[in-house]
Amino acid sequence: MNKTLITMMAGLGLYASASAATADYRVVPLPAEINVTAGAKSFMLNKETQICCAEELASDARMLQQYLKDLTGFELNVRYGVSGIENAIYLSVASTDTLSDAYSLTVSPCCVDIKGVGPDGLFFGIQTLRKSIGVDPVDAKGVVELPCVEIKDTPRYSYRGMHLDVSRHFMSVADVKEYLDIMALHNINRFHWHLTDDQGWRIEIKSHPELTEKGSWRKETMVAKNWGEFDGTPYGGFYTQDEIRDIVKYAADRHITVIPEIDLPGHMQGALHCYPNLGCTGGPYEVWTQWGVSDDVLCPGNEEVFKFLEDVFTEIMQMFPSEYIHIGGDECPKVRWKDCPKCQQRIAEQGIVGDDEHSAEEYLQSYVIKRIEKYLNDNGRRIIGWDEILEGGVSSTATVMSWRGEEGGKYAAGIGNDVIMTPGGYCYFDHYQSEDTEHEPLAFGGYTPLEKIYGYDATPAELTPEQAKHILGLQANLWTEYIHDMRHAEYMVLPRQAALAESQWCDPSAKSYPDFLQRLQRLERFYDLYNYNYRKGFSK
Ligand code: TNX
Repeated sequence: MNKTLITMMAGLGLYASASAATADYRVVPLPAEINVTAGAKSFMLNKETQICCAEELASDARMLQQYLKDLTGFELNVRYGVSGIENAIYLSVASTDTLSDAYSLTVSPCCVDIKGVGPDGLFFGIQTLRKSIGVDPVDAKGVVELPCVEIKDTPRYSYRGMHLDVSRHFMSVADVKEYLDIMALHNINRFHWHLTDDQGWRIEIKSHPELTEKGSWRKETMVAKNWGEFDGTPYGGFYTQDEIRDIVKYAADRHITVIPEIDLPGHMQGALHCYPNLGCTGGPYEVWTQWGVSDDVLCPGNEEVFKFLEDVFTEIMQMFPSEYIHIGGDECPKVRWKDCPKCQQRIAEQGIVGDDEHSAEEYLQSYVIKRIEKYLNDNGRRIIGWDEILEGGVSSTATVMSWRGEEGGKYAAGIGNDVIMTPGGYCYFDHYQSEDTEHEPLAFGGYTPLEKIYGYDATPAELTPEQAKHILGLQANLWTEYIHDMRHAEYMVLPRQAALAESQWCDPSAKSYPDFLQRLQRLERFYDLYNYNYRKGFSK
């Protein structure tokens, strides 16, 4: 078919429905191995098709049932513990306690068989099936044709993350659930939830009710990028512990682990407003009404700060089952500590001395991080911190999130620490999507093209194979200084998450940007179906 004809057919809506009736397994992210069985009779999915699995996989079966209903309108029957029937989709796992994202998806004339090596793998097999089927796939006879195939798939990285800042702008429970749905569509399995910052504390802590009563409200917000100009409107919002648990469960149903971040010792003005005694000067402090990096941070010379943090993390651990807890560590100016007698006393008492590499105050930050890490480790958890936690020395058990380029990540992998790559130039989705910034919604600054995200390889070439094993994966971040609501957030992350997903899932040798742009077109039909707001104009 020539290009003009395809364009004409697409314009008339003919091309989409004609091609959509047959499943296409070349989805985003592209499965590692797809072997279509030539000549075999296809599997014909219709409204009589049944979903069969063991009862312990009920949640995954229900997810698949809902996905297929969205795509076809069919309400397929789910049956537990049956085998040997035809016209069925079988779901199974090799072992329920294996941590593996690998799966196989086999389509034969009688049935579809999705087998996860572990439960997570099964879920990603379900994602591949739904994306292969595509939007509006039912033909005039009421069937969806699935050519026989054998897919074997496993991701490149186990940590495939997406972050959301809800401090600068609050997103409702429904918004966060939509964000999780979008992540699931892209096989993203870690949700890094930035819950606290200078501009608002957003999570209920029962032992410290002021954090949300007072700390979740700022009296106004700076207007756009106009420093010194404020809107005069109080702004606030927070999640109750019940809402948090609801979201954690919603994420778990989508095989997403929620990693909460309580950012310390900087980015704490929300908390300092409620407890001014936790700062070096004693305040008063306001919940910040502007963006940037505040000099007012927690005072590590004060024992009460550690009591406060332990109280907070005790409740955080009760709400979040994740092994990893993110404790921030970024952008903590040391000016207050330099002038604070309590901080200087702590430095003396710990025998800390500055040297050519780091100031005494930088070593003091390292003391804070290590002390909180120990508390969390003693409770069976592990920490992630932004790459500043390397300054002044890092314990061997901390995982480093490399955001100021890749240098921190390379260094950390070199000394044997685990690393998550999220370098600003590739992974900051608060940057512009086009150079023509005037015609884009407001963004933080910078320009991060889709192709650059697509081309990113999170394992630096200079690492030895042993060091490379420490690169657990990569994540993109959405900071929300200039992003007021979920519509805007969606626009910033879509279709970028599709490019990110291939960088997270696929081997670099299997990636091709032109091919991706073609496959993206079918994925965009899902964005349309679910009414996600996305940046148009990339797909081919
Ligand atoms: C840096 S990345 C920050 C955030 C800002 C972001 C804006 C990081 C660890 N800290 O506090 O929101 O830049 O892009």
